Amino acid sequence: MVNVIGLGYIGLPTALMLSSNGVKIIGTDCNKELVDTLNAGKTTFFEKGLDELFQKALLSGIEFTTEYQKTDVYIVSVPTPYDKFSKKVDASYVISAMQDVIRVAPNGSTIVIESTISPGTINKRIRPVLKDLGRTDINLVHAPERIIPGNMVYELINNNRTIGADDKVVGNRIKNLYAKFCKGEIVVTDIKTAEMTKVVENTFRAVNIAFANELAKICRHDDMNVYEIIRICNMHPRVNILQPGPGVGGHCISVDPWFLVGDYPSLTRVIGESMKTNDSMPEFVLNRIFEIMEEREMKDITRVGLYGLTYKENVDDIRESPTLQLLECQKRHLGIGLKVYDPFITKSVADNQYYNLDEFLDSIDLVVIMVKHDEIIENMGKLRNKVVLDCQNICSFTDVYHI
Ligand code: SAJ
Repeated sequence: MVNVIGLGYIGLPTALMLSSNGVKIIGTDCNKELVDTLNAGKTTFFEKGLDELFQKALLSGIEFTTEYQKTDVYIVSVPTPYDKFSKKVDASYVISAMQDVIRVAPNGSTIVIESTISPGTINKRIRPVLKDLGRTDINLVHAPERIIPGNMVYELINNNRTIGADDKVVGNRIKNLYAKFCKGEIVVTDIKTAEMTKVVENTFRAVNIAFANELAKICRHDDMNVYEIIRICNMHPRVNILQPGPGVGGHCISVDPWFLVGDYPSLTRVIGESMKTNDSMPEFVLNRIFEIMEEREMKDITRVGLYGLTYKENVDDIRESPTLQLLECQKRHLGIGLKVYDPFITKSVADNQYYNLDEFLDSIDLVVIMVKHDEIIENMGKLRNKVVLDCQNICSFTDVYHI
């Protein structure tokens, strides 16, 4: 039996996948409301293929509870935010989950941490917790997740994985557990290497997105078409530039690289500047809105609307969303009035929020495409009589504005 601790964006799909592949699973979360929702037969967020997986897991007897279980293997996937001041990883949720698990974990059991942590966190922060409670008989493993929101179920099965363990026997035992559903290669290494690989993967992407964003700024300044330039550059056999955008959100790319900046401040110039570049994009868009309004002699900010609230397309996740960052920036400039709409967000998360595309479009003259949801791609014709600021390069009208 495996007790999965933390039933969020990573823990839930992992628990369902293991259960659907014949492993007895009990999922534990301290949030009673979330556990009640799952026990009522409902998933807690939208993800392609998740509901089907949920049904399979229910048939396989998965259980959800707020209680920690006595068992051989625990998988911990709780959030690891960063401290906004020091930029260091905030491991408090992991530590608190460990303390709860250790109270019930039998001798010789293994705790697998899936949450992203900075290199050395297990040695510096987690092992002392075990030692203080006299539990050096418990094995620690780090198995960082790699699945991308929007394609989680496919990637859970097909991605390669990394397992970090103190010894190969324990590492291979956990590798065999993941191999029940994972068709990718599973590499067993040491814990600190596993910790570092995960943070490095997300840092690689953050730095590359920052490069594209910096190009967008250069091109805007000197009137060049960044998309055309990237398209041509990418025809070179060794160049593969990512896409600029209105900012970087989500709980991974916009967070994990800060762990390295927090831990190695004097050694992370490229990474630190990249993160600042990405963080500057929502304000850059706000400034574009101002420029376009000036050019078009538009005076009324309430006739401007942001399309999309989620951190990227076709998910319902608004963590660190560029649109929310932009609205925050508007507030800091003592402004109000921007309208906002997202087909995936049915709860109120912002002022002046709309819940219907047509009503939203009827109320504005300038639409800012922040997120490339399928909905707006399929309804592009509805923007024909609008001024469009397309931050995602999806609109083919001739007079469209870009970042
Ligand atoms: N973005 C751009 N330009 C691009 C690509 C992305 O601006 O060319 C923006 C997106 O719009 C979004 C943000 O970056 O706001 C991040 O999106 P993403 O799709 O790049 O990544 P995430 O955060 O959804 O998932 C990442 C993945 N990591 C890598 O690709 C290295 C995923 O595999 C990880 O499992 C996940 O982080 C995680 O949980 O760590």
